[in-house]
Amino acid sequence: MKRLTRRTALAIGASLPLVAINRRPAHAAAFSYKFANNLADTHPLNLRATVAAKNILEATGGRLEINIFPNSQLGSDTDTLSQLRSGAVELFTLSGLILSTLVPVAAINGIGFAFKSYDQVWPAMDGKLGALVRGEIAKRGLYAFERQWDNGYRQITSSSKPIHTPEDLKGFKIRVPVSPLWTGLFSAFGCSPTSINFSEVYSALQTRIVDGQENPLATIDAGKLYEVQKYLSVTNHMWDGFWLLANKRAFDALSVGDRQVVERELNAAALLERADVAALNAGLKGKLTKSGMEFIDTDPTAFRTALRQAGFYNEWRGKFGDEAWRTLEDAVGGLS
Ligand code: X2X
Repeated sequence: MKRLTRRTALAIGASLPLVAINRRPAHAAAFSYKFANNLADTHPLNLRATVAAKNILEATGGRLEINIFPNSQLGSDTDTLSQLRSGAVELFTLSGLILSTLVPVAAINGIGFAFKSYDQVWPAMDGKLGALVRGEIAKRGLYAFERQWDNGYRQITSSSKPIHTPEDLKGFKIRVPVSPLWTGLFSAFGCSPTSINFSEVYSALQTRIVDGQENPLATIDAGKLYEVQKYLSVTNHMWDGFWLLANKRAFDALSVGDRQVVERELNAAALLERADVAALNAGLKGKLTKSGMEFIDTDPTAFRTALRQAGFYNEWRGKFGDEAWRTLEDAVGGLS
């Protein structure tokens, strides 16, 4: 009976004209864009982007389909930036600090201890500082959406020893993302920083290529780094966010109306994601402690003084130039 059915099916299939089989279904989207990122699918960035993609599909009458590829599925951040520029990937969230390998001023929010709190972060990034960075991104043929997505305040984790003071960082083998500012910051603390893309961080920690890393609580949790790290020092040494970037040709290929839908939905999703991350960061201490991590409070003044004494602020003021530095100081107060 089964055999007969299969035969019958084959016979019907063989009789169908090839064009009928290959033709795109009537509902196929005119544009199908890939949205890549390095975070786990459980992170609010992916949860909110998924909802936004669904809204965009509906609001464009099915013309634009956005498929999300979390977890560096399409490649490391460094690879994906190349793919975004070539058009192989259309949308990508990337830390400004990593983007700085292409757009140097995009690293400016990563200056150690610059932002005292979120009350300084969002007015700056949604205001003049963000506009300055977006302008430079545009010069490189990429489009940066207006609203940045939150990664968060970064904290140091370690498998080998607890970090209490800046002295504990001397000679510490720490992973940093691929960015001159990150290497510079941890070199100023006297660490031996190794640049590793996030896609390789879990295994680098597991195999002890490095002893530690630094990331916001939500990213540590979503990436399950508590499985391979013991100590978590609350340093808040840097605030980090993701620019949502589009390949400019792909973005411009959409109609003006569809572009407006995309901007509206993704900028709104970014605001919701910011609130999710803030809530998570406030509540994750309990969960991470239960997962076996030991939290350590630190004195930010000691860490900041170590950076100043190493000449970190003077060096980076020179690199960013007066205009950018003044824009940062206007938002956060005097640095150095
Ligand atoms: O690579 C990291 O550590 C991460 C996930 O925080 C960034 O994207 C900068």
